[in-house]
Amino acid sequence: MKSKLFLSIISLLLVASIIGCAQAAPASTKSAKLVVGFAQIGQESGWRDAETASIQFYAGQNLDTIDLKFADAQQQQQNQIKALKSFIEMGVDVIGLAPVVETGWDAVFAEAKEAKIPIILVDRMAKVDESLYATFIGSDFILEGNNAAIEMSRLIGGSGNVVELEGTVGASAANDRKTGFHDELAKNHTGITILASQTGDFTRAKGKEVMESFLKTYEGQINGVYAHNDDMALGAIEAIKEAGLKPGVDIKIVSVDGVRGIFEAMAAGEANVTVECNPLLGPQFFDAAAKLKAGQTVDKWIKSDEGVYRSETAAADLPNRKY
Ligand code: GZL
Repeated sequence: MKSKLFLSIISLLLVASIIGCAQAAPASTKSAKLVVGFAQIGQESGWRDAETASIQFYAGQNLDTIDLKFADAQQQQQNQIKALKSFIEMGVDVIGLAPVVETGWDAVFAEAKEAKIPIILVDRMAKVDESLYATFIGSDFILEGNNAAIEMSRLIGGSGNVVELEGTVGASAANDRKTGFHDELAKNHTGITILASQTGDFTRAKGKEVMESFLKTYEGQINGVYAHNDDMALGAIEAIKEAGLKPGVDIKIVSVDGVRGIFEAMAAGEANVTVECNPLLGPQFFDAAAKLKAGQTVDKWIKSDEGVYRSETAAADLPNRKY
């Protein structure tokens, strides 16, 4: 009799312990995912597409630990602000934003701060108090402009006329690439005149359109084109060819980004220099987001290391390019 009682007590204890573990299981296996809201500018350039791919690929490779909410704003600031408000509503852990323009962010950034959601600025700056964002992951656009001016001066022998295709009006990348280029010329290359500067909105189509008008207005006077991104330079190359001139020879081409298309143009002798600007920011972005979620601080500016690439090595460089 005793043995039966003993066995039934043991089996009851065994069942209770299994139920106990099962109840404990959900808590111990619940994975606290990193929930990130990213408000992307749009799809205006090959560079932008490469950045989006880098972010989405990284999240896709880490589905067990990352939940990415991705919004494409079609280059409209109000769409980015709407996306940020919805991320705040959702209570995401971290917000990522590539601000299409520098200004107009104070109110929604203050809402995110109120909600204790850190903001990571990616590839473009916002003109707000430093306390309203956690970090900026991106390039030194002024240095990019400086390097473009040095390369342009080398290409046209320190004197001549250039035209400038500017990026999106109000974008930090456009403002600072302009400042860097103009300052370097004014300081060290006074023989070079900028005949005209006009926005091509970082797109190939607009870059071509503006270059067509420059070629008409300044026929025979243009020695070089400085484009704030490669996509506008590729548009300008089309316009120069349609005008019966040789891009890269009759008119030197200097731009920024380092996308595959410009390496192909340089290898074909139709462009001369690209100043690299790294779009593959996914890993750095999610690394910073995870640190912020864990309550760690990150550097206020996580800078990309970049190079300057010239036509002489473009064919050899092409196979190694990652975007
Ligand atoms: C630079 C980025 C710029 C690229 C363009 O960080 O903001 O925006 O240079 C893109 O190609 O449109």
